[in-house]
Amino acid sequence: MPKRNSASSATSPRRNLNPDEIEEARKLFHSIDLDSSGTIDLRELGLMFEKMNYDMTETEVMEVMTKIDMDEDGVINFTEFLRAVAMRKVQSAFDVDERDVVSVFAQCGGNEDKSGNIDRKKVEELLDDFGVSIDSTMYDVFGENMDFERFASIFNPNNGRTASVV
Ligand SMILES: [Ca+2]
Repeated sequence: MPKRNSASSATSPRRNLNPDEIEEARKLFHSIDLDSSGTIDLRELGLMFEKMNYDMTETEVMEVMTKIDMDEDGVINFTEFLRAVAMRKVQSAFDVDERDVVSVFAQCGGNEDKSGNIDRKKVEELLDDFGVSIDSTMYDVFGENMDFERFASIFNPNNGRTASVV
């Protein structure tokens, strides 16, 4: 995907956030973007974790980067950042405990034995119940056919520290 096009999808994640949340995200983004380049690079992301006293290895920071960096240009732009913030909102709506992940996975169309994939339609219904509106951009994050491993990684408390920051 060409880098320039990433800005055109900027409206999508915004729909999931109210103006206050977007403003808050913007401030946070600028505080992480130390050189005011408009993007967050790996170094800035690492410094952010350092500042928040998270003991992250370089590999872990890189994993976070990979998760948020949807267009794979190696940096986090504001659209990607907003998407991550919107994602966190969905996570907190679920308020998922690690042992609940399997049951949520099953509710989303997977199987209790962790086989199968989540069903986009079921996720949509479930989120509706929670009063969370989610647009097609969010499904890019969820993935059309997400298996348990990927699904759990979103809700895994070990990755939760990522979510609690962005
Ligand atoms: Ca990027």
